Amino acid sequence: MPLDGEYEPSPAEWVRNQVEEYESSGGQRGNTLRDTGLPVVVVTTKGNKSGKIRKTPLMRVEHDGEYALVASKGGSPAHPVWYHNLVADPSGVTVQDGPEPLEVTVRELSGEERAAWWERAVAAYPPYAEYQVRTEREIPVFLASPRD
Ligand code: F42
Repeated sequence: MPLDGEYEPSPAEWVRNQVEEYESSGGQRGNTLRDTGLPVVVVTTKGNKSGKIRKTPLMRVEHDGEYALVASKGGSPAHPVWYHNLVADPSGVTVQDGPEPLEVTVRELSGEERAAWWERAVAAYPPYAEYQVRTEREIPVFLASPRD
């Protein structure tokens, strides 16, 4: 069952518009990053401070029914704040890749597992590699696995 609570749209207009288009069309529209043609998914978390529902489009990095969630934020010096929501409640997350959101559990990856998913992520969205060069922080990669 999707997360319950009061939805607080992103302060970034392009982001909240993408979420609106994606959700209102069941993933038929608003499902790529601008005109790149590269697919996105919509991740829903619960604000770890506000308790509000937050929706975050991310590039779609899928393999065998699992997804990598890459906290790149364009290579900015700090993690995107949704990172803290995932850390605070790893099982209070959904990933929408199509008509319906999927309940998932997330865990932050490290070592060889992270390396394998990072390779998939860069293959799906090459700018991730540039973002990592742009920042000192290691860009976090979470694995989102469907809950039974
Ligand atoms: N961002 C990525 O990091 N990786 C991607 O692959 C990616 C792809 C992508 C594709 C399409 C698109 O439209 C956007 C895409 N983005 C991608 C951008 C992504 O959707 C986010 O906008 C971006 O990562 C920044 O996330 P953010 O959570 O830092 O956003 C800020 C601006 C935000 O929403 N802040 C809110 C606010 O009111 O200022 C608060 C959000 C929040 O979760 N607050 C928590 C709460 O309790 O409510 C507290 C969080 C805390 O602990 O501080």
